Amino acid sequence: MNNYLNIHPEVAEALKNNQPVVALESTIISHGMPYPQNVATARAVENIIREQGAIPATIAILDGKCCVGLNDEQLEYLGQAKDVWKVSLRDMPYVVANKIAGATTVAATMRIASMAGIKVFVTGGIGGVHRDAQQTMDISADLTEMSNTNVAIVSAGVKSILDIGLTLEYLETLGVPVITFSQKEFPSFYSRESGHASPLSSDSEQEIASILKAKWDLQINGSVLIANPVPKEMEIAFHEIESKIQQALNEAKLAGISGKETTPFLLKRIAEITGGNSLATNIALIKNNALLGAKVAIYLAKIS
Ligand code: PSU
Ligand code: MN
Repeated sequence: MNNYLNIHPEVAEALKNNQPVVALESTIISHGMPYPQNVATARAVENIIREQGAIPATIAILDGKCCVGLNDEQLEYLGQAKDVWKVSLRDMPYVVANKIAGATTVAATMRIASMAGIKVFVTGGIGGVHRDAQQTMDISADLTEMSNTNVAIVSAGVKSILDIGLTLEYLETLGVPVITFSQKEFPSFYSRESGHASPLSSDSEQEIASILKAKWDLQINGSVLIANPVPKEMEIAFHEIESKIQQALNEAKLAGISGKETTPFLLKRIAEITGGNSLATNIALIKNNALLGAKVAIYLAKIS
């Protein structure tokens, strides 16, 4: 495995000394946001994690290696290049063997973070059960990966491009605890509301860290989803974004979009339809997640 893993020296040193490290994904950079906001956000998020006293490790596949911790030049490349693959779990062997540049999804990022020994991972939104999954069977590999791999995820909940209720059901089936930070309702990325109660909630980063430790000490493998509502002043009302999501979903259907193209298509169209409004919200919530993730990672390192 070491042949395929390239851990940045700073990250390796932190892991060796049991210091808190926070993993970050790269699909969000290459396929989730436009340039140059994507690169600026990636850097800002890394800085927030550092300010809290943890070490950031952005993950991607470059030159046949699973890279854990990227330099400035690599971040810039992932933000600008047009030929970067969106790499989920099934794509990893092909992309590694052929030395293709790959931006990792939640599933692939978790797996690589786990190989490196990182326990906490911050993103914007995870993939899940799509709205018409009864017909398409489109269920993100993010979910199945969450049942296997011992890396906790901080996200702003689940976007309503997905069926939020079915996604929560599926996480229950897979034995993944879902904890919403500071409120009882599960959030839906742009909005603090979703219409779904969160299975668990907590006001304390310390308590969340202790739940992670208990889960893995009990040898219950898999992730914990920590849902962090977008800051109030930056949220887009649930009913307001819903009509726009519906429009994007209709367009995807008409254009015959399917498989791995679905999520990037929807994200891009929603950003266009909302005229950049959603991008500002997206950036704010990721920063907010980085803050929470760093705090959880710091407590977890203390008790581990
Ligand atoms: N949902 C978002 N933003 C994202 C993604 C999902 O709100 O950037 C990205 C993540 O990288 C996630 C991936 O892992 O899309 C899921 O893709 P799919 O649905 O094809 O599994
Ligand atoms: Mn899919």
